[in-house]
This record gives sequence, structure tokens and C-alpha cells, in this order.
Amino acid sequence: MRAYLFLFFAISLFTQCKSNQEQSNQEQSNQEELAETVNPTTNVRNDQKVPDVENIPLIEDQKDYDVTPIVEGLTNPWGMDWLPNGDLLYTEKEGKLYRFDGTTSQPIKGVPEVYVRGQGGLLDISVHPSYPEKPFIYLSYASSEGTGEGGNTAIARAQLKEDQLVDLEVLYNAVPNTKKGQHFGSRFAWDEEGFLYFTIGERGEREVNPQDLTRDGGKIYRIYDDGRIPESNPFTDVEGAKTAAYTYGNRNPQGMTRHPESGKIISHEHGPRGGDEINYIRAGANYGWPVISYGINYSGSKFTEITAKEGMEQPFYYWVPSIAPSGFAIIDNPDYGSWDGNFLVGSLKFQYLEMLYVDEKGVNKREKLVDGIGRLRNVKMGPDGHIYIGVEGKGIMKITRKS
Ligand SMILES: [Ca+2]
Repeated sequence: MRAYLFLFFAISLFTQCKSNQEQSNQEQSNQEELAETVNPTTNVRNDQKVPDVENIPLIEDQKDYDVTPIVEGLTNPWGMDWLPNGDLLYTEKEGKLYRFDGTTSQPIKGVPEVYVRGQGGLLDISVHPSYPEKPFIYLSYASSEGTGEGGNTAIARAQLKEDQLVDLEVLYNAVPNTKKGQHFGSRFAWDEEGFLYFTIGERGEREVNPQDLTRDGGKIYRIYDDGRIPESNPFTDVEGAKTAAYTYGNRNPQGMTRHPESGKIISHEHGPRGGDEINYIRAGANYGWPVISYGINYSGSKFTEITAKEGMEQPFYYWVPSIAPSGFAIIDNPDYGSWDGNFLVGSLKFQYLEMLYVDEKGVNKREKLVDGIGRLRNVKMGPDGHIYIGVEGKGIMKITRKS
């Protein structure tokens, strides 16, 4: 008996002596074990949840905010970002880039030739996070460079000198070209280590591109700021793989951002009829398109019966019916009160800005903002900490909360 007591005491002492670091290592390895085990009934990995979207309320527009026009009279302000001096750079999908200094918009010369077809054109823009030490502007666009008729998504960087892009370098050019006009993806995000992420949709080839690592499209990519492909990317050891790819099984991601608190990269993508989804981006993960989906074909027929499969990610959230999401921001400003930390997603289809209240379990409430304003193409947090939206057929506006 005494020996047992001693043993118990010794084990307790040993357990208590474990440092915090060891405990956190243990938590991490528990998470990793969960990530490797799958519930055999649901096919959902044990560290994931199926979002319970039907029980999440959608609140009508409370109109408890002000909307201020910033740039008016635009056709399709697809991308926007700011220079450190506060000047706003924005794209028009037809192939024009402008710098707005607070009063007037100046056209920027030297924009690469873009393939304007369907959803393709001049798309996102991003200023290097270390600008001007790293004096680069990044553009995503549909390009007809390379072999074959049609176009595909390309990523380039250039320097901006006296309202002209100079020293343009194409960093990535997806192949092959196709005349299909849909699913170019094209959003940018930067992580805390300085890697650049961009998205390329499956270009209307769902059976061919998203699940094949040797083909472009239906993927989220990660590169260095000069276009080099990191050795640490997940598919660098896979024979024939597109090694710039970071995730696969994506459909058409037109929104991506970095979470201001966790630093994680998070994106959303268009589903078919129903099944738009939000996903946290994990190295090497397969987001399932078109094998698993919560949506149906636009014709109404089902293309897949399953919503979960081993080796494929569950979304963090999904929409049925589809809202057609574009642009993604997370509010990071205590001046917004109860809105602080909420997700913002533009809805092209329903013409409002959707605000999602999020806790550790997932989305718990949705709310419409600027309901009926027009096809909401883009949303970003500006350098002044306020919400900026790009609306098709209108322009760029700022949303501030009434105090
Ligand atoms: Ca998915």
C-alpha cells in the first residue's frame, strides 16, 4: 500500500512539474492526433465540425452606420489597396488602374495587357506590406500570354513611379489558356512571415483541375514576394506537382484575408447553387471540390451526394442559398464596438454586405449591411481602420458606425 501511495505521489509530482511549454506541446500533439482520426459514421475528421448553418439567424439591415462615397462613377472596382501616404490604388476590371489622392483619380500607365472575358480582366491589387522598403505593387489579372487560345490567371509585380508601372515582372502564369470566362479566383493575402498567397479558380473545369496537383486552377498558391516557390510548400516532393500550390480542391475563391488576431489565412469561395464556403487555409489541405459539396448544380441536379470524405476539409461556414461572395475583411477596430472582430463578405447576388458574428465555435449570427446597394464586389479595412467597399456600377464607399 505504501509503495502504491509513493508511486501515486511521484506521478502527481512529475505531472505537476511539467512545464507550461510541455503542456502546450501536449495540447498540440492532441490536436494533431485528432486531425488524423476520422469519425467512421460521418467521415468528418475529429478536429472538425459540420457547421450548423440552418440555426444561424440573419438580421435585417439595422442602418446604424454612415456610408460616405469616396470614388464615384465606377464600373467594376475589383481590387483596392493603399500606399503608405494614404493614396488609394484601385482597379477597374476592364483593364484600368487608378491612384486616388483624396480628391481626384489619376490613371496609371504601364498596366499589363489583360484578357477581358466573362469574369476575367484586371482583378486584385496589393501593395507590398513593407512598402516602400520593398517598393512593389502586385496585380492579378486574366492573361492570354503562353500557349493556347484564351487566357488564364497571372500574377505580376511592378514598381510605381510617377503614375507609371515600371519593371513589370510576371511572377506566376497559370496554364493552359482556355476561352472559358469563369473562375479566375485572383485574390491576394499576405501572412505574418511575408509569404504572398493568391487564388486561382478551376476555370470551369471541375472534373479536371481542382483535384489534380499537376494542373493549375482550383487551388490556393503561396510564393515568396519575388515569385520564388518556398521549399517548405506542401507539394514540393510530389512528382509533377504545381509546387506553388498550397491547397487544392478549391472552386473559385474571390475573397481572402489574414485574421488580425490569429494571423491565419482565411478565404471564401463560390459554390455552385448553394455551397459557397469559408475555409481556414491549411498547408496541403484538400477542400473537396467537386467531390464533396453542400451545393447543387445550377440546373437543380445533384453532382455529388456526399458532403464529407476522409482526407477532405469541412468548411468553417457555408451558405445555402449561395450569396455569391466576393471580397473578405475582418473588422479590427474597437471603435466599431460590438462589430469588432466580425467577418465582412460582399454579396454579388443579393447586393449587400454580409457581416458574420464569430466565436470560437463558429458563426453565430449574420447581419445585412447596405442592403440593396448593388453587386458588392470588394470589402477591405482601410489604413484609417474603417470599412471600404467596392460596388459594381457605383464606386468605392466608406462605412463608419454611428456613435
Ligand atoms: Ca469545400
